Amino acid sequence: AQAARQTLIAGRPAFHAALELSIDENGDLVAEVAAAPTRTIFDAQNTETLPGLIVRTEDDEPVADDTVNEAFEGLGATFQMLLDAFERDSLDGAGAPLNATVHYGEDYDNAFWDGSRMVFGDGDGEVFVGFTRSVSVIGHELGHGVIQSTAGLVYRDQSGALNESIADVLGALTEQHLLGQTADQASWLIGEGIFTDAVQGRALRSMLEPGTAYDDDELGKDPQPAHMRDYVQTVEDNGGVHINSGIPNRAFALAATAIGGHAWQGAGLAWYRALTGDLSSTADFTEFAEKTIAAASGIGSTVESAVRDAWIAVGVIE
Ligand code: ASN
Ligand code: ZN
Repeated sequence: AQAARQTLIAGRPAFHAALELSIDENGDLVAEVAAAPTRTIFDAQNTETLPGLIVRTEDDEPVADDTVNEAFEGLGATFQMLLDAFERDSLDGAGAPLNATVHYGEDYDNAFWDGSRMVFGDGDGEVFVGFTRSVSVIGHELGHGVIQSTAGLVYRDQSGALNESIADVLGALTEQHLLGQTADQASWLIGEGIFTDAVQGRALRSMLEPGTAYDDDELGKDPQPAHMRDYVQTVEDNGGVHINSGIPNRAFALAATAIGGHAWQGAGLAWYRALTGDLSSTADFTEFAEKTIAAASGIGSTVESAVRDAWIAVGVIE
C-alpha cells in the first residue's frame, strides 16, 4: 500500500492541500485530504533588511543556490513532523505559511525566529558554515513559532529555558522524523554539521549529554548543565536560557531513550500535549515536569514512569 501511495498536490493561491491516495489492507482505495506546506524562501543578499527578495515558492523547482534549497527542505521536514506526529497543521495549527530568509547579514553567526519568519546567517566561515545545514537548527527555529502560538513561554529565566528546550525537542524530533530514527539511533545533537573543521566540537548542544557538545580553544567549553545542582544563575542571555535548557533537554532525551521507538510517539507526544495544554506562560521546570507526567499518563504507564524518572534524574522533582 505504501508503495502505491501517490500524492496529488491540488494547489490554490494561498492554500495548499494534498489529496493522498493509498491502498488499505483490504485492497481498497483510500482518499484523504491532507494538509501541505506553503513555503516561501527569501534572500536578504547579505543585508539585514527583511524579508528580502523571493527566490523560491512552494511550486518552484529547486534553484541553483543550495542554501535556498536546504532551507526549503528543512521547512518541509518540520511541517511533516508536526503533521505526522501531532496532527498539527503548520506552526499555528491552522496552516500558516512558512517563510524563511537566507543570506542574512554579512558573516552572520546565527539563525533566529523573528516572530514571524526564520532567518539564517551564512556563518563567518571560521566558526560556522551556514545555518541551513542542520535540520535540527531549522526545526528549532520553527519550534519557536509553535511555542509562540501555544504556551507563549516568556523568554527569560526558567520559562525561557523551557522555551529554548522545547525548541530543541522540536528540532531533534524534526531530524529524527526525517531520518526515520528511533530514540536509540538518534544523535541527540542540535546543530550537527554547522561548525567548520577548525572547531573542536560536534554540535551546538547535546540533549543527551549537555555540556559535552564542544570544548574548543576559541569557543571554550559547552556551558550547559545536565542537572539542577548545576543550574547557572546569570543575568546574561535572559537568565541563561540557552544554558539551563540543558536540564529539561536531558530529561527529554532520557525519557525518550528509556521508552524506545520513535521519540515523537512517546515522550514527544507527552511534551507536545503539555505545551499545548494549560501550561502557564511563566511555567518553571517543576510545572512543566508535572504537566508532562500528567500528559504521559494518558499515553501509557510505561511512558508515564519513564517521564517521571527522567525528571527525577535531572533533579527537577523528587
Ligand atoms: N539561535 C538562537 C535561538 O533560536 C537565536 C537567539 O538566541 N535569539 O535561540
Ligand atoms: Zn532558540
